[in-house]
Amino acid sequence: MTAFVTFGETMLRLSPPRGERLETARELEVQAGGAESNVAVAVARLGRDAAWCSKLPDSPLGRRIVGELRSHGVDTDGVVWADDSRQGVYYLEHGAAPRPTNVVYDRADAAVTTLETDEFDLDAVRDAEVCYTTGITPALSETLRETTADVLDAAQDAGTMTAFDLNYRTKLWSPDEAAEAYRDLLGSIDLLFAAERDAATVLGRDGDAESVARGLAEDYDIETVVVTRGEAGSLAVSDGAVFEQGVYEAETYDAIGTGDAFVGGYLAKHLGGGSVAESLEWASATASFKRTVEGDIAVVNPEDVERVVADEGDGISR
Ligand code: KDG
Repeated sequence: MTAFVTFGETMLRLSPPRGERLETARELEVQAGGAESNVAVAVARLGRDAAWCSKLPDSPLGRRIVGELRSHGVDTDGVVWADDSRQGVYYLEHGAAPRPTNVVYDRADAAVTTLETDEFDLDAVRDAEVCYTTGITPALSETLRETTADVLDAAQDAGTMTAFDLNYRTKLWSPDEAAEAYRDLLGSIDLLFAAERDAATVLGRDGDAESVARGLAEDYDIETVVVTRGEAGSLAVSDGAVFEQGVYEAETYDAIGTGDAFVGGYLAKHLGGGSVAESLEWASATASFKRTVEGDIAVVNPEDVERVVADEGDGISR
C-alpha cells in the first residue's frame, strides 16, 4: 500500500541560464516539473511512500520524467505508456526586476490529456491514505476533467482522504471555466489548499482568510481548508477550529514550486500523524526551504525541515 497517491501532468522544464532570454539563449537546462509530482517528491523525500500516476510518451522524453521522479523515491509504477504521443514542455525564463519571470507552455495534446479512468489503478487509490491532485489536471482536457472527478469520487467512497489545490493557471483557462470545474469537484474534497488570490479570482471569495476558509468549508462540506497568503502566512479551518502559521524567512533563489512544497510538507507531516498545527509548520518550513533551491522540485530532507522549524520557533510573520 502506498500512503500517498497523486496524478497529473509532469512536463520537461527548459530554462535558459539566469540573465539570459529565451529569444537568444544557446543553452537550456532540462528538469522535470509538474505541480502534482512536485508534491509527490516532497512527500517521498520527507519520508512517506508516494506514488505518481500519469500518461507519458514511450520515448526518451517520457523516460526522462520517470527517471527523475524515481531518483527522489517516487513510485511511478502506475504510469501508462503511450506510443506516438507528445511530452508536454514548459519554458521558464527567470526574471530579474523589472523583468518578470515568464512561463511559456507547449503542452497541448500531451499524452496525459487522454488519460481515462479505466487506465487507472483505482485499487491503489482506494488503498491509499491520501489521494491528491490540483486544478491544473482538469484544465488540461475534457477527458482529464472526467477522470479527475471519477478518481476523487472513488477515493472518497473508499475512505481515502482526498486533497486538492485550486492551483489556478491563467494560461490554461478562464476564471469562469475554472470556477465551473472547481464547483463540480469541491464536494469530493476532504482537504483543500487555496491560494487567497485563486479563491478571489476564480471563486469570488473575497474577505479575510478565516472567512474565506470557513465559507468554503461550509459550502462544500470540506473538513479542512488551508488558505495560503504568500508572505502573510497561512490559515487553516479544520472541523471549525482555526490555525495560523507565519512564513519562515528565506533567501529566494527560485520561487517556482513553493506552493507545491508547502502542500508536500503539510501532507508528509499529516501522514506521519502530525496535527493540523504541526502540518502547517512543516508546510511553511518546506516551502521556505524550497525557495533556496533551483528547479520545481523541493530537494529537501526531514532534517532540513526540522532545522528551519527549530531555528525559527513559530515562524516569522512578515
Ligand atoms: O507549481 C509549479 C508548477 O506550476 C510547475 O511545476 C508547472 O505544473 C506546472 C504547471 O502546470 O504550471
